[in-house]
Order: sequence, then C-alpha cells, then structure tokens
Amino acid sequence: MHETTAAARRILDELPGRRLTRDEAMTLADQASLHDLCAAAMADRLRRHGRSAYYVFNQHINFTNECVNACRFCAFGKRPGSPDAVTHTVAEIRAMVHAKRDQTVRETHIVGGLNPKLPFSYYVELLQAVAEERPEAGIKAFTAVEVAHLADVEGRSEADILTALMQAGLLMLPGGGAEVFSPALRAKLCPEKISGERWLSVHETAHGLGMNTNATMLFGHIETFADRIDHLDALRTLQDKTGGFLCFIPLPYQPGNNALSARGPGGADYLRTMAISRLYLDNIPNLKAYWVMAGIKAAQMALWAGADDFDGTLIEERVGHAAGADTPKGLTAAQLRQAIVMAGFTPVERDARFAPVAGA
Ligand code: V47
Repeated sequence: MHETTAAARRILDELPGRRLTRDEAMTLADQASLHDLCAAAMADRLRRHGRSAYYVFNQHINFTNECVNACRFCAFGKRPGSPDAVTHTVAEIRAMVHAKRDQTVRETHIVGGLNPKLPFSYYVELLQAVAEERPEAGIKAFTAVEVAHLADVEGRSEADILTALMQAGLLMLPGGGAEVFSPALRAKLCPEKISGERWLSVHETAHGLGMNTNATMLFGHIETFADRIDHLDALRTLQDKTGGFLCFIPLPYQPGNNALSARGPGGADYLRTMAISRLYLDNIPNLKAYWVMAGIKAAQMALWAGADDFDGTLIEERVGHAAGADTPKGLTAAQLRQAIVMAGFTPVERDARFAPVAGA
C-alpha cells in the first residue's frame, strides 16, 4: 500500500475549502498514498500556521495513580489497595511545584486516577495550592472522566463541579479519557470508564462555561480506521456546536506493561492518522505531535503531516512511560527548539491556551 487511486486523487484535488465526508475520509484512508496524504495535510497546516511549530514550558504532575477503572491499555493506574498505589497530599503537590520554581513553566498539566477516597475539597485545594505557587502558569487539569466521577460522588451537576474548579484556578481540561468513542470497543478496552457520549457531554458543558478543552484519540490497538473516523466525526460535530476545542492529540498506543495484547501503530500509520485528522478536523485549530508517545523522530515527521504543536518540556511524564514509552521523561526547551528546527520548522513558544509568548 498505497498508490493513490483515481477516486482518492479526485477528493484530494477538491481540497482545500471543502469539508471531507466520512466516506471520503475512508476512501483516503484506504486508497491514498502516504506521500499524497501528507502533502494535502501539509498544505492545510501551512495555510493555518505557516512554518511555525509551537512548544510550551510545562510541568506534568500526577496526584494519584490509584484508580477504580481498570482500563486494559493503561499501565499507570493501580487498583485501590495495590502496594504500588501512590496518592500525594496537597502539601506534597505544592512542594513538587515549588521545587521547580527556578524553571520557566507556563502550563501545569495535572492528571491522576479515580481514587474514591479523595473528597471534592482535595481537588479544590490542589488547584488553589498550584495556582498560588505558580500563578503565571495556566492549569490544565482533570479529564472529563474525573469531572463526571466528581459529579456522581458529590451528587452535583457537571456544570456545578466545573464552575467550582474554575473558581479554584482551573483554566482548561486536557484531552485524556476520550480513547475511542465506539461503545463496542469501550466495552473491551475500558468497560468501567464513562461512555464516549458522556465524555463529549462534559466537554460541551465546559465549552458552554467558556472553558477551552483538548481532545485525544488512543489508536493503534484493536480499533479499525473506520472507528477512528467515527471518533473524529463526533469531535467535529461537537466543535461545530461549541468551538471550544483548542487541540486534537492522536495518541499512539504504547504496548508495555498492560493487559491488552496489541502492538501499537507503526510510523506510517501514525503519519496517515495525523494527516487524515488534519484534513477531517477542519474546525479544530491545533494538532499535537506528542513526542512522548510518538517518539521524537516520528513527532518531527508529523509536523509534515499536519501537526503544528510539539507539546512541551514536561519535566516528568509518567502515563506513557509506565506503558513503555522509550523517550526521555522531559526535554529542555533548547532540545525542543532544536528538534523543531531540525525538522524544518520555526519554533514558537506558546502558553497554555496556544497564544504565542511575546518576546520569546
Ligand atoms: O487518557 C493510557 C492515554 C491519556 C496508554 O490535553 C495511553 O494536551 C498510549 O490525555 N498508550 C493521558 N496512551 C494523556 C493525555 C494527554 C497527553 C498529552 C497532552 C494532553 C493534552 C493530553 O493517555 C489517557 C489515555 O488515553 N494512555 N495508556 C498507552 N498504553
């Protein structure tokens, strides 16, 4: 595979300026060459972002790995009572942020697991402490899965929970927990997790409250390309309604230390998926090449397949590395800039909401 067929060529020739249908996206997935897909996605990303490739000074923080959901692909979460389960106090999290005070950080990315012992007040105090320690960084924290869990435990609406979290300092929701929306696949991959519909509904609520969010798709395991396009279609439909998504992140499945026996996508599949995502999601401004899970070299190539964001310094990533990601746990800004320049793009520092940092 793949020489571009006449049918796929016709679709590519009609781009840009026309929205891909689901069937057309499937035709491209099955019948367009990698080269032609990347050329079309590159033309699209050049129109949106020119040669800029964004990166951010960020710090990843994981407050707990204890989780009542046992997602089959996840090597990070530990069952309650497991000897490997760790939950940090708010004071410990504050100290983690404080310990990096000498480094620039413009985005604090906080995620954990569903630990039923943590009361809602913990989440509020956590945000308040991080906002106090690092007021200049936007806080991107707690996935839709955690928001739904807190709403259920507290017997409050998701809007109520989100409003209280925003008042405590929450700027954005990260894109995690989306996995693939197909109910049949979720039943196999993550049966305890909220449905795709509920994930979308939490994001719709957040957008309605004026909060931006990101979206992910976990791919390269047991799903088909049709499942991926259904997932993209659900995101595009919601984005038409709300306009609240800032960034889409295709996450290549990492096969280590987890209960799923699947291999993970190869490099060509990663690039095809990025390119089709860029072409399909005409209403989402940014696409992230998440170097942690893609690998630095594939992430560099993804900048030629429609991606414009290289994510960040991270300091210490744990979710991908628990599942065997063989990348460093963090990169310096100089390393990120060098990777972007060596890929043929112009590094542009951004903040948590994707605004370029003036004077950077
Ligand atoms: O939701 C879990 C995924 C996600 C594996 O919003 C795995 O900017 C691959 O969402 N292989 C968390 N992926 C990470 C995430 C994220 C990362 C970077 C930036 C942003 C953003 C969001 O990691 C989980 C799950 O989908 N995940 N296990 C695995 N074995």
